[in-house]
Amino acid sequence: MGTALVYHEDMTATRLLWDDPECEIERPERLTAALDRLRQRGLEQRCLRLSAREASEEELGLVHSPEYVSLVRETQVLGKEELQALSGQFDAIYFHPSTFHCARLAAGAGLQLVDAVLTGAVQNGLALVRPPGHHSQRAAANGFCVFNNVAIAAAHAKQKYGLHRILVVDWDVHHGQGIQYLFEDDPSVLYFSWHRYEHGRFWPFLRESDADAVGRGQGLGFTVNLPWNQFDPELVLVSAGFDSAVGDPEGQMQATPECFAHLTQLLQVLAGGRVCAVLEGGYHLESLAESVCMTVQTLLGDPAPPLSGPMVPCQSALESIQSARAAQAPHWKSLQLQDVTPVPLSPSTHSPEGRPPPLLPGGPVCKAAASAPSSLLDQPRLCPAPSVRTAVALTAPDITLVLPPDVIQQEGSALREETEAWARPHESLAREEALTALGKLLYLLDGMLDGQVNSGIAATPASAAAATLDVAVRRGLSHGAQRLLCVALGQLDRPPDLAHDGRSLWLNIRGKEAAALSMFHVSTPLPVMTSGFLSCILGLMLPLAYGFQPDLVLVALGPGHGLQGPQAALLAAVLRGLAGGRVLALLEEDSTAQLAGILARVLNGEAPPSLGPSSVASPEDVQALMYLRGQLEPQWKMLQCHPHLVA
Ligand code: Q9C
Ligand code: ZN
Repeated sequence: MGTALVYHEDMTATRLLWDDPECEIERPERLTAALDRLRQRGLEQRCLRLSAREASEEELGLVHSPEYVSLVRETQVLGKEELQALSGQFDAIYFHPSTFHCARLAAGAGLQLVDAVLTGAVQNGLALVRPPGHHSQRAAANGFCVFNNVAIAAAHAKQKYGLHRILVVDWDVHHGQGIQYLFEDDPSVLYFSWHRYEHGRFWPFLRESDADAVGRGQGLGFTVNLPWNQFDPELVLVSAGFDSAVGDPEGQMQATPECFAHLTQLLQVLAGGRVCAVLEGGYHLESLAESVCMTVQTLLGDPAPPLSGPMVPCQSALESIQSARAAQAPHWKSLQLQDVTPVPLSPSTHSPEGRPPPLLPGGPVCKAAASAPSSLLDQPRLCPAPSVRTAVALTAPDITLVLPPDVIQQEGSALREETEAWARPHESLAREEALTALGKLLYLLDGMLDGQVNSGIAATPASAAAATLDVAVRRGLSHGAQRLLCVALGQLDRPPDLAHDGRSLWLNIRGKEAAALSMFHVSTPLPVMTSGFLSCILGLMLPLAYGFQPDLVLVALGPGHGLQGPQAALLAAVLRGLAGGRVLALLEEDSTAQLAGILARVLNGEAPPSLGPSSVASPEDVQALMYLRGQLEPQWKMLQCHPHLVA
């Protein structure tokens, strides 16, 4: 359905006219660097280009006071000295004679993006804008932000389209206190921000940026942090700041460009894929350009490049997550059921006398960040894209699939002798239909292992499902996969003689009991309800899978898998985040054409349909999940959500 890119060259006009080391990083080249790189990569050309329009004063009035809008309007005719004097009345702000025009274009770009997505003209998009917006408040400019672009977009989506549930995800390194203030008593806008905080020592130095800010009044529980399985948004707005990216002078954090591909991809499973990203911060031009490319590439449906790194959450991250979960638990049933030890939020994390001293430059955090950027940014990240993104190798010729034109229906098959050799140990593969299906699967798998095909779907007769999967696992491991993740749904047993050598991770979501037979062989009951399924996928499968870092994923829907189309689609959509999207799905031949079609489209980059609002997981589901997480946590660090208590 397409990705919009909203931009206007005029937004490069505003710039700092005097000396101010704090503000000089917010400069016009931020936009041109990002746009040039999108062009170079051929990504801009794949988007629907929209020329930004100015927001009207009425639209600005959705979140700003008329007096404040007038104040900004009047800066157009001020001289340099007057501009500088006025700027000094706000924290980290500069005005320029073009500020009013640029800031109206920035807000207008967000509105256009929301209109394009909500009218169905496109699936998603990015607005490349200056000045940024998320620090701006009802009657105040702040932190380079003049009008609150994302807040105006959210208010507009409510007003014009009658939306009731809008999720705003703010991945800028700074807390978007402006958005928090504007919606803190509004339960229809859920504001989720992660940001550098340093116990209050990081700009904007606010007590209310901490995890225990949870909203107020009707909006209790709709500020800050939550798991994304209950709110079921109709639209996702992203305050897309890239100042948490590696190399950024403001954030001094370490997020690689690939991180933004994964964040984007995770958000795309919400709201039927309606994701509107609006640029906020990001001041290292190289890092910004790469991160913007990763975001747009992912919005366009390309699979996310694999993440690298140790995949061990650090203690301070766990502490923050724990605090946020504890603070949110009273407001979210899905958090209460899980075994979160409520830790009182101790005031000791804040210094008692108001604003704590700023971090010393060159402290441990800064040193780590300063040494890494070049190496993390210089990694080659242009692996050749497979010529085919998704191939479908089905056996039943009579089923008609509705597929996008770029999904290939595979005709080829592996050589007969070779297929027979692989089939020989398995009685269930002796039948002609099973052999035919196996030949097609092997051909598809080889295409994936050779790098010609990225993802695929193959079918097998139900009676041969387990044997076919067994062959696929062995073939994958012997023909180039270093680490293979196999997610088997329904009655499919792990091949008994498969080595426990860390090269394969077997996760069986089926009907029996919860058991971790080894760190690489995990079995869990088929969750009773959709919410249990979500918890299982997000709370168990995904942490194991990200920790394992496979280079090939097999997902098999075997006998009795019981998945509905939307559940299967969600499974495929999140698994696509692994192994650079190298995912092979194995279906039973008599699966519906609808299931095959939906899986093919999701593997090809389409957003999965929304699962709809889900209730709380059943006690049995929660118990099975908690048991397994407890068993596996010592080996799989990505499962941790509590910091370790130091004795
Ligand atoms: N040296 C945005 O990223 N400067 N605004 C902090 C610490 C202000 C950031 C000073 C940073 C404003 C949109
Ligand atoms: Zn920022």
